[in-house]
Amino acid sequence: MTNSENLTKEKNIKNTARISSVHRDDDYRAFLNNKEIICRLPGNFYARNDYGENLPAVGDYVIVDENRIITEILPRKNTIARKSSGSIKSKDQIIAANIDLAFIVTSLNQEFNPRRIERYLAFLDFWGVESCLILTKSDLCSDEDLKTFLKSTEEFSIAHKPIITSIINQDGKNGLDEIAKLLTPEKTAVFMGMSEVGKSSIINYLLDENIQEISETSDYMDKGRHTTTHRKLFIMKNNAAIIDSPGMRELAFGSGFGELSSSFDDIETLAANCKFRDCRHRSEPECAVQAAIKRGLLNADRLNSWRKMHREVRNAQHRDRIKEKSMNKNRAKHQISKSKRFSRGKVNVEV
Ligand SMILES: Nc1nc2c(ncn2[C@@H]2O[C@H](COP(=O)(O)OP(=O)(O)OP(=O)(O)O)[C@@H](O)[C@H]2O)c(=O)[nH]1
Ligand SMILES: [Mg+2]
Ligand SMILES: [Zn+2]
Repeated sequence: MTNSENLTKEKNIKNTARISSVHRDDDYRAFLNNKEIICRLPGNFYARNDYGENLPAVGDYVIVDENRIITEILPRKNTIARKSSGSIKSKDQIIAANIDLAFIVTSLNQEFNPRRIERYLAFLDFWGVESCLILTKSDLCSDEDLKTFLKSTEEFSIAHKPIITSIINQDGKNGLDEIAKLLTPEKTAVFMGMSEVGKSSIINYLLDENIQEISETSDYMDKGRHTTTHRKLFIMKNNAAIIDSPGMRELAFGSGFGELSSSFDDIETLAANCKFRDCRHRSEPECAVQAAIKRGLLNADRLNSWRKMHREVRNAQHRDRIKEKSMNKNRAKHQISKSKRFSRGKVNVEV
């Protein structure tokens, strides 16, 4: 090959990089051959793409050219996203892309809340992402409390057994090593959960480096703070990728979530035996769900949780319909005034 051929080849090199963080002003960081680079979008990217959903997100594989310009986003295996609305064309807010496993991190203190965990599970289930529960800060919890906490996780249908960890004591370290075992080469895992639960502390342990800033106190009651402010992907020594994310205050279910049934298949299965197909599992006769609650086979709080999520989705769908109607009305009005303008004095205008 001649020198000039070599040069041309070099110039046409298209590399695959993985987005590690997204910043304002079109500033993306990505891992290219294990080194983090800064890359940007080409000037015409917004024109070529549907804005929003198709912008690079953390976890995306992208093609970058020799100038570190992102020329393409490779097809995503999956995404985890906030779906603000379904029928109205607002875009999903992608949290992360190409995820194999999501760790729901919760600490073994006042923060522990089965109903919140349930929401995370339903959310991840919706996106088809496998979840694993991490119960951390076990050093702050008595054996007796731990038993109670564990008992309340038994009603969830999760493939993985909850992992108990602490960054302080040896038992907890064993748990951290269990997490590491799940992070086999090329796997990508995202850590999710409320602020202050200890996500970044676990990430630092796994990376064997104090890369992620952690907060100075572990006082859960001080809720105002978010130590991690950006989602960030790290590559572990074995090439597994882990994503740290800022604490989520609330996980809302927008209208786009539609059916949230699969993580509640215990309720759905029971409901199939209710006398009425449209049973609301309140005071209807021969309701199999209420019967299961009475016999202690189903936790009433879980039914309430299921109901609340469905209500949220339905309410959001209702709001969407109202919005859409009013948008259609405005559109129609606009059409009328446009036709009036062009109809030169004609009064009856058909729209
Ligand atoms: N006692 C105890 N404290 C812990 C443990 N893990 C983390 N902490 C403390 O809890 C506080 C919060 O930890 P972080 O790792 O910053 O929590 P985070 O979930 O990343 O928080 P955000 O970044 O705000 O979402 C810090 O003060 C940690 O030192 C643990 O296992 N036991
Ligand atoms: Mg953090
Ligand atoms: Zn019923």
